[in-house]
Amino acid sequence: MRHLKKVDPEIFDAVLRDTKREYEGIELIASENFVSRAVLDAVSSCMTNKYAEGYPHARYYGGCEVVDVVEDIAIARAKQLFGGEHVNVQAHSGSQANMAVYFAVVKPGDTVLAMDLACGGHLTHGHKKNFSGKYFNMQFYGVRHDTEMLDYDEIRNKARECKPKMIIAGASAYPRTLDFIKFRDIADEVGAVLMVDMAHIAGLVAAGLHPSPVPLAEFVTTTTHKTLRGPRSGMVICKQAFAKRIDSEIFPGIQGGPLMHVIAGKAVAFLEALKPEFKEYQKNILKNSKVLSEELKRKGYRVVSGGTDNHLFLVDLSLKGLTGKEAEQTLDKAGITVNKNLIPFDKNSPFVTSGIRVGTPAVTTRGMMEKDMTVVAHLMDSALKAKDDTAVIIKVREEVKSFLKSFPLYSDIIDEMSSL
Ligand code: DSN
Repeated sequence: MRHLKKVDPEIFDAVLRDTKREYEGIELIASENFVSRAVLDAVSSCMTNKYAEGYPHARYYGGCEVVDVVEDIAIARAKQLFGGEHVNVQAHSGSQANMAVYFAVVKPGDTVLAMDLACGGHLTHGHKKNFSGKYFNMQFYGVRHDTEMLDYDEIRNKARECKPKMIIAGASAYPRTLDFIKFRDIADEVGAVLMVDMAHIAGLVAAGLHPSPVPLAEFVTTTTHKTLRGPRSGMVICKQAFAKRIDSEIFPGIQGGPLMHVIAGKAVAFLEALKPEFKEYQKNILKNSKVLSEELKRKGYRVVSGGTDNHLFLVDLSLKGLTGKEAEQTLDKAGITVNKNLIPFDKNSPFVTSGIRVGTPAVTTRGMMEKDMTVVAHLMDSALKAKDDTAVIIKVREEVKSFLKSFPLYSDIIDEMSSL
């Protein structure tokens, strides 16, 4: 990074500080992860320079012969990983991937049935200020009051009532296994297309640790940077019958030139995900998520739906007299990063919330195992109990730092940058 330091010391300093922040904190944001050095190399490569509007071997620019190879490889690896019929790796993000599917399937004003944001759904599944909520007649299903889990009978009834053109399965904050067979059955009954947004669980699906939606849904969208541990980006997998339509919705529909350096990074991440170690990694994410949620329960925290089947869980802090916002801020001060999150039927606003979302993909990448989750739970609890006691929070922060010394992350980058 010597060029960066010379040309723009302010940005160099910010990059160094944020790399240190990643190293010095316990990262529990369920949608974040740490990419490998190989992925970082690809994403910071000269491929950022290349315009390649179009698709491999049919571009609107010259000089695309090498990026064609990269995009072909990314597509082939994604197909190998997920077994899809057609893959588009150009979506810049999960939001763009979702937008392309909407535009391919539904017209403005058409009805789409998706999971309520307040129960774990995503912005692009119908938030009123998002394109999805603005252009489509969004209808929602939620979770049951008693179990805080999806009720497939309710979803079926809702689908019968509103007769959606498309049903969306998938969530940003749902800790339980999704039953894609049931979603397929409901979609078939009402004649709807099924889109699954598997962004959160893509790594688990790739490793065979969550049922795959790919054989069942017409469209599967994902981000590539969560459990999948690639660069920040998106992807669409679809049935061959929709291949042309989805490609043309991505480009020229909603995007211009693909980000070839990011597609190179995705190709590298897919290669990594095809290795046996990746399956072990995903197994460890699940074990860690279970142990951490159980440990917090033992310390008196209420875990939404009583536990977790996947990489994340929601903690209801109301019994502890804290809001999600207070918990997020307190943990931040102690060097533990989470996000405040609505819990089902939350009485607080999305800016305050009664819960936090906790996920284990990033800490598992750092090498933490089940025994380490006991320490993490202890550190979280110590900080939360000491909300207004700065001295205790500072002490916890020091404990966090010293605990993390056993889990190196980008240490060589920090050393190199610090020595410049
Ligand atoms: N914003 C992401 C998350 O944190 O879950 C979803 O795209």
